[in-house]
Amino acid sequence: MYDIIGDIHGCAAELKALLKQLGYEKQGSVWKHPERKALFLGDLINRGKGVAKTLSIVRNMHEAGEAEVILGNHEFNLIAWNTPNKTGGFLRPHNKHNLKQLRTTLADFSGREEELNSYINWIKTLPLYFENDDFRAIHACWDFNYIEAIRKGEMPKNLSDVAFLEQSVIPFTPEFDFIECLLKGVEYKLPNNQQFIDNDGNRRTFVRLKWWEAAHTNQLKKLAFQSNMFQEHEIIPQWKHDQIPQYSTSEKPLFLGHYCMGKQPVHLLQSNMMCLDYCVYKTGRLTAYRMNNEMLNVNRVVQLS
Ligand SMILES: [Mn+2]
Repeated sequence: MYDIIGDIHGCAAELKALLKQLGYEKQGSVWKHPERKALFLGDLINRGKGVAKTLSIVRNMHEAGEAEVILGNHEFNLIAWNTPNKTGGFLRPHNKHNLKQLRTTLADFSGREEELNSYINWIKTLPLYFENDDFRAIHACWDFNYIEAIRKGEMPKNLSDVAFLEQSVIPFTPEFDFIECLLKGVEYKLPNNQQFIDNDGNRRTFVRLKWWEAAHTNQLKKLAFQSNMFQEHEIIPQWKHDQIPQYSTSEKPLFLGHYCMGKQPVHLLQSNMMCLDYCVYKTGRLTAYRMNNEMLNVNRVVQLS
């Protein structure tokens, strides 16, 4: 059985504290549990100052067979930052905005670039999603069509292919849309060139949607994370609503990271869906779910406070 652990974002001290609380012990260089394995939901890097330590703990567990790991959007961004393009630059431009996101990761590996490259090569082998008989996990959005495309080999299962990466950074190619959906979730471009400033101080023209709510509503106030930007009469266009993936309550439980639930009480998104990202960098609330074979229950959440 798995302990599913949300976004760590370089908060290595919190990761160690959580593993201890879950009954894992460090044996040699590997954290182990006598009966359980860990599953990490991606976004291991950036924000916190303990990125190298976090990567070391997680990779050691992964290579020893004590953990599974799926990719987050921050790992995708790191790979694109590190991959040369054909015009002498990089797939993710080395501009101020992109540098700011990677700042603590690059600082932590300053003078140890070889070690960072070795982690990047490892990250490129990690899968985009996890599924077993009991549950599923993805960083931001489970889209059955895209998962089927991965299973059929029409889309890649990891980020090791350079030709795929080159396409994936070109807006609105199938490869770009695929990565956006699975690792960043569903967004909605504001009409009339409206903009807003997000929690990280970035100017945005897209709002993040609670894609799982689309089964119940087309109101932007209920769908958007930035609900205060919208009035009740404002609805999402039908063509956009039709594109939002559906995840029925009769499906296996699904775990997400990514959505930074902040100080909200621990809760389910729907009866078979839970987000395990409670913004550890800002709140200290690193979050795990101790999976068993029963219905999801918030009592099985273990959270640092
Ligand atoms: Mn994320």
